[in-house]
Amino acid sequence: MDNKILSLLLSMLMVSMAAAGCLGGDDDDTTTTDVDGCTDSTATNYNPDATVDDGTCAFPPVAGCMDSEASNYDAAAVEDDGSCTYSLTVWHSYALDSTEEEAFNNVIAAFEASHTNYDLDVQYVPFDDLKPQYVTAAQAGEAPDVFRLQNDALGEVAANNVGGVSIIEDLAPYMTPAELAAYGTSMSGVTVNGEILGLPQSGDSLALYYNKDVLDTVGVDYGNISNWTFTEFYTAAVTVSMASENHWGLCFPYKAAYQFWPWLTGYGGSIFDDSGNPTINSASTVSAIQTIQLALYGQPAGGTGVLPDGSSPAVLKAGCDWGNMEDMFKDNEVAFIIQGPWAYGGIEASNVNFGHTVMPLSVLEIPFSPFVGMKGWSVSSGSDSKAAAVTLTKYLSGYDSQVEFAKTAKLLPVMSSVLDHPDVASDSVVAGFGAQMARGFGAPAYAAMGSVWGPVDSMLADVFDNGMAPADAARKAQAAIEKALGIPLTVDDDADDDGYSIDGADADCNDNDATVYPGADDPEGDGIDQNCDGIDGVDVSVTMTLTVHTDDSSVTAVSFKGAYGGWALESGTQDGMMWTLEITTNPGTYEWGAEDQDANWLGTHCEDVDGTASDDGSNCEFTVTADGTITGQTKLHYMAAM
Ligand SMILES: [Ca+2]
Ligand SMILES: [Ca+2]
Ligand SMILES: [Ca+2]
Ligand SMILES: [Ca+2]
Repeated sequence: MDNKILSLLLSMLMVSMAAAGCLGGDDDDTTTTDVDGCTDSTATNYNPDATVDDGTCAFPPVAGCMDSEASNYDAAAVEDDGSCTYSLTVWHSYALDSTEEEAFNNVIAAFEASHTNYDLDVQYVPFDDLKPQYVTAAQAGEAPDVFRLQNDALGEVAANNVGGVSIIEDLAPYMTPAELAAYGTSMSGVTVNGEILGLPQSGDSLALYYNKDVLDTVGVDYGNISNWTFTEFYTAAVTVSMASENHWGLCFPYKAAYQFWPWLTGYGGSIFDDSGNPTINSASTVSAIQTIQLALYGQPAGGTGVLPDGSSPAVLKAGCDWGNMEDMFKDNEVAFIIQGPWAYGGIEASNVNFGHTVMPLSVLEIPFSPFVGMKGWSVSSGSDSKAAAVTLTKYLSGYDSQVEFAKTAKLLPVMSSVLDHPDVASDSVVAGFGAQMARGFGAPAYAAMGSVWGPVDSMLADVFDNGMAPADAARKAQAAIEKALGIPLTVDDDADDDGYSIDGADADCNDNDATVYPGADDPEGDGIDQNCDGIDGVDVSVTMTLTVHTDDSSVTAVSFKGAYGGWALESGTQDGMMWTLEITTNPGTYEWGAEDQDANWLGTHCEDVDGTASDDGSNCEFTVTADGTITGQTKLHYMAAM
């Protein structure tokens, strides 16, 4: 019989005996004393004689996972039994079916084999999407534990915070001196204000890929290509372009800031000084942009002109971008492309006969210095399992991983010890990109880097597509970067004092002419776009929204019609009792109204954009002025009959 039940029966017996005594009328010797103690028979100090539990029960140690960061954490456990498991979400950005993804899968498999208590949820996010998606996810509390990021984005991303805490975990407290030493100087590229925002896993820079079959066909000798001057390079490219109308010497995304970087340095310009201050507006950089404009575009007239609209043979294929240059190279249509090591695997798989080397010296006989970026792994400060996430991060950016990525995907290691690994040291591809990287500009991690690419892209479009003078385009980019960084302006962003800045929304399209600014009078036919809408004269189309609000639930559909559209009926979009219609119209004054599903006119109770209501018995009416300003009645309120 269970001790507990036995004890209970005994207690009842004693009580009944005492009761029997009472019946006997003898009140003096029948007092029963409660016994305090532990009454739980599963406790180690169970007292079978106890009648009242005094809360002293003690139990044998409970074995389980005692790490509160583990996915199977047992709050009751007092003895860790080594059963802790960790569930981590990982975001990578290696292109699907690439050699990079193959190397990554190998590294993940090796980690899982040696860390069987980790459960990894590995997700692919396209490279361009990862940064914004991470920021959004982190602010929503849905960030992955571990994610891959380029080092020049670290400062910018880490500047975001949740509740005052940066969304990237500082790894400094987790690193031993020996671990830091293994990364050498590459750590400076991931360290911002003393915080280690990621561990670098690979470095990369642009290099020159050359198509041997294309060059052989036209008889160009490329034996000494790694020592070519710009003239030798240019001559080879011209030879290819001249030989066939379907072949071009060169294809690369010449209007992308990242691609423009080495050209700028090759012609004496810079985007930053050594302290990280933007230098786009410097005289040397403006001069470099002008020289490149001549060299690439042949504009203004008289330049070398490697683009089709230049005055010389078109050796640079127009319209080259990140997407099409590799295809043209693989199809033997172009002799040279400028691309990073990440593309190597895909090009090699195409069986094109190619080599790769450093870019030639510039016409100034100085090396093109490409932007050297690093990519690596970071930990979310919102991770529930930070220690485990750090363990994974150290593995993904560690020695074995760097060896695997160098061998399989030709990604350049950042640990010098990896370069000494026999399989890596003997790899001509890694060595070739390493030579170009050695000429490169090491990407700093400061927040400024994230503010550079957009304004420099815009600067290239302004110069190459919009006809803006390089000096103005550079001043505009400098102002945009300084504003993004929140540092004092070193340039006058409103040189003509017309009240409109050369950069930003509502920008002045000519900051050297005070009669030109957004909203200025723009007489048509003078060849000048005074109001900055892109055409001489006024671009008259204005897009706006009309609204009908009804109190009458019997209205199930609303259609709009008005003078803006020749009184043609158009269905509104419903949101509860609100219907809206987006219209595009020209400047002018227009009557309008709306009707319900039965073609009943919904009345004359109109409301101005500023909220003023009127019901004067006429249709609603609004006015659009030439500068796009909308005044008057854009809302109609239909009230049910009382
Ligand atoms: Ca201005
Ligand atoms: Ca102006
Ligand atoms: Ca005009
Ligand atoms: Ca205009």
